[in-house]
Amino acid sequence: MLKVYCLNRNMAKSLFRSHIRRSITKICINTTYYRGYDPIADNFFNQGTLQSKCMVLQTTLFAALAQLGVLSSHPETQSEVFEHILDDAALASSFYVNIALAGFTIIAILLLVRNVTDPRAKMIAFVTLMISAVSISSYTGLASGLTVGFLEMPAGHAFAGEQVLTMWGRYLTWGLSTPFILIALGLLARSNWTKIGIAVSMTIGMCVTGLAAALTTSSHALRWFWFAISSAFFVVIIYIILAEWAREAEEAGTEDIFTKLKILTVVTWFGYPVLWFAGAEGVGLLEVWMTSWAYSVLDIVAKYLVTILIILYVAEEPDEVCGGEDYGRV
Ligand code: RET
Repeated sequence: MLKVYCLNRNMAKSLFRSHIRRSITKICINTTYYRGYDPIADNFFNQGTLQSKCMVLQTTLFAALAQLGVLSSHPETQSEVFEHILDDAALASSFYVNIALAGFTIIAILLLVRNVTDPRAKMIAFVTLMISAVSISSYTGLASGLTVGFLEMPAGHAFAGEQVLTMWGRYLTWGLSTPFILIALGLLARSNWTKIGIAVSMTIGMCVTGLAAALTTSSHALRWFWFAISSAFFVVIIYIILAEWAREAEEAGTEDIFTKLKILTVVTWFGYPVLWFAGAEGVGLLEVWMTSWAYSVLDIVAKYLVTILIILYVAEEPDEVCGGEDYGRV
């Protein structure tokens, strides 16, 4: 219920104004006071009429504020979302930790591969560097409120009718980071560009439809339909890694490193749809900050740990990954 405190004219006016300015959801009229002030009608009313006046005033205020679009209890503008994130230390830290780790990973890559001369080894190193470069951009978008928003969940959802903080930027930027992870894995397995291209297309499909699932507010069923499409793309990726590339890596002699990367990748990648399912986007078992931290931890393994393992292997320039000095020339 909307309550309105009107102790005197100035207080009522300033409450009314601050409500508009800061989107406070409750203004209270304290019924123990003898006189009340109606900021809309701009007049006073006495105790006798207070009760009924309150009802009228509440309804009028509600309608007026709703019309002005200030009755929302959730941050709306980008700066409000930014402040909301800053105020939530658990959520904000899940972003900042990743920005820092991505930065360290880039520095580590540059240091470890500074003496590498083989063009194919250099290419793999560059591809892994892009994973962290995308990650810094992705988390900066989230931390700044640019790629985060509040969405009203449809009927049937655990938070139906509520405004839920959606970190849609994650799904968007996964569409840019996962291709680099897959290119690096495909190159390590010495796969061909057709299969690498298929894997990249599948992951873009998976992330874009995952984004659609998170952004759909018209129908609960449609959210899960998008989830199912995204999962279908995911199955193809898992097949390519576990069946195609695992075999090719064995033929190429890179099975030792590939097996480690394969396990880390497959296990962590399965965590993402599980989190989507359990988090606020799905059945709502986890709070937003928990989901965000869990995604961030998965990212740490799926991106930075995988990158460091790849780089430590590639920096030695083993024959298995090298292409010779003419590699890439037509
Ligand atoms: C979604 C929801 C819809 C169903 C599936 C998903 C899978 C996401 C995956 C994400 C991997 C992200 C990585 C990011 C690194 O930067 C979109 C959560 C299957 C597997 C590794």
